Amino acid sequence: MDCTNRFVNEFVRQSADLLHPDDIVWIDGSEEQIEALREEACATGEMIKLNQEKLPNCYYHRTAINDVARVEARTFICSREQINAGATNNWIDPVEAYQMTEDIMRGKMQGRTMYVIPFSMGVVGSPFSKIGIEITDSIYVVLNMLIMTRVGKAVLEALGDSDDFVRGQHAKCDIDEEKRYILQFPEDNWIRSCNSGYGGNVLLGKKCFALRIASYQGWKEGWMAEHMLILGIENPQGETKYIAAAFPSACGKTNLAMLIPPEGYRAKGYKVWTVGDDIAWIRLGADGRFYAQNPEAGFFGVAPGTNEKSNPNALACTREGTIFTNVVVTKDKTVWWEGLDKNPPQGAEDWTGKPWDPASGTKGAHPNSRFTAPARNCPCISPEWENPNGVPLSAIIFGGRRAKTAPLVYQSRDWNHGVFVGSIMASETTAAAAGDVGVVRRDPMAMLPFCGYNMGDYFQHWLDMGQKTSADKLPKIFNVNWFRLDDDGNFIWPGFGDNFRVLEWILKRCEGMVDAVETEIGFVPKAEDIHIADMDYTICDGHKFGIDDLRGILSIEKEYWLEDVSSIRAFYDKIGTTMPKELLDEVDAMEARLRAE
Ligand code: GTP
Ligand code: SPV
Ligand code: MN
Repeated sequence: MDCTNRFVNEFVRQSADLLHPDDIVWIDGSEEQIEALREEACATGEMIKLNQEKLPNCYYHRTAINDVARVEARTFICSREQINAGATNNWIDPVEAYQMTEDIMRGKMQGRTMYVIPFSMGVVGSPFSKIGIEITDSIYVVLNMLIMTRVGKAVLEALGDSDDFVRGQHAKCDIDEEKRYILQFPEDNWIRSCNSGYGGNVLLGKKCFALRIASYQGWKEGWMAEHMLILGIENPQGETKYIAAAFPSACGKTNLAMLIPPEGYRAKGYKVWTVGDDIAWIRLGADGRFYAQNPEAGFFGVAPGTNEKSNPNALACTREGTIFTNVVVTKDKTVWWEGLDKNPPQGAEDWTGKPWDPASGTKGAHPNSRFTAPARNCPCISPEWENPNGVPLSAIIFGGRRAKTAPLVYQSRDWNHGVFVGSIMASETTAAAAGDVGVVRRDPMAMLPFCGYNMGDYFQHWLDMGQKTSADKLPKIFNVNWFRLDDDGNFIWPGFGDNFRVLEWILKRCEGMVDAVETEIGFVPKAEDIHIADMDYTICDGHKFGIDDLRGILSIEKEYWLEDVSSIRAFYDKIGTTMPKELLDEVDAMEARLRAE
């Protein structure tokens, strides 16, 4: 493939000078090249070809055992001044960071091929899209990027002779945890990743670019890059309203994005359309509304728990042209994971490649095992998902995994209070990142691991965005929690498709069609206004979900919230001098409301 862009050519030459590959291959996006790469990866054992009758064009990959999730402790924002990375990000001085990783990466592609991937985040050629060039020595990365982004010749054509692209360098090196670094240089549009071969660490278009670098670009250019799904809800009259929702990793974005409404709603003609499942780029439109665009072209979804009942649409996405990572491989080369069905396969191999006995009590699939599936496979993909202008947002939802404290749903009082609600998000940690699971931590806007600049400046940017248009055009801001537990650890709310009942209330609020109860923390539904009459959910033996359970998960427990106030203050203190006064005032106001009789 011919490239005439001298900046790209210079970047490729620089990369080769550092990495010393035997060979350089440009990824053009053609079917022939993809097929050749698959064959090569299968020949070397990097990938396994799955049963082509049952899973056409599907492949399997195992990562190293020490390399199964994003590594937040080894992820750095290398801004020139430490204050610009802020207290919530790891920081290394960029000069030092470049030097250190050059020493680690030098010569590491000797005897290997260096692939050059020109990719576009967003529809190729749209004024709202952004281009990147990823260098990698992993065919697995190339094949994933081909699904997750738009890759090839057309991207270089769209770039023309411009220097405006993100430079990403990835080398597997020795998959040495001690030398693993995921570095973002926001001021240079540069990413460097070494010693990993896993997902968010190495598919540089995703978290590194479309969130960390793009959030910084959005701050400078007046738009927002957010860890959000985007969905459309079509009502029986055929009108579609759009919602974006930010939940932390492994807290339900893919599931909500592909939700199937309960039977009663479907019969009336309601339908949910998926625009995106992980990342939203949000801009102010000419009409003064906020428009959201999905910069990705595929889904890198959590496999465990995905089944015919919880998320049939996600399952359908994975039946063709999909790459599976770290799931169970069966004797006849199909795939399995915990929560797929109740029939774990005999004679299969687990995610580590060892023979696996389901009776052994060990898990066959890694809890963060994933599928990489093309968005076009999705039965409910929105007709608007490639609209270069994005879709207009009626509501923004924040949410986390909270066993207690956060109610099923509440609405913020106004935009600034909504920014406050997003900034105090907290959630129990999951397997999507290395480290302890189930620990509550503050994860503002689900962006704690993904914000490419100072968190206080990020909050200020949210407040400023709210000033760009009139209040009636701004999306309304809500918070949800699908994960309230009873004393025995059962989920009180059924979740999944039944979450539609909450979305219905949210849209009604946006249209001013339903009242709410004003509480210390915001507006909470009257229990009668969440439609549960046709719901059939058993929380535990013989206990069917009813209106009292709903009242329970809608109630505000002041003592928990007062505890939260002190933890919010501690978090804001940690962020330090960049904390906007508006948000400090919001904590004071909430505390005053909670302490009032
Ligand atoms: P990332 O891809 O890591 O950003 O994750 P995500 O936010 O897309 O999460 P995903 O939809 O893949 O869900 C993660 C886990 O949460 C899965 O095990 C789901 O089964 C579970 N889950 C999703 N929605 C619900 C829900 O409404 N209720 C309950 N109880 N569990 C849910
Ligand atoms: C997440 O962890 O939020 C993911 C998976 O979406 S990864 O791409 O590995 O970051
Ligand atoms: Mn994610």
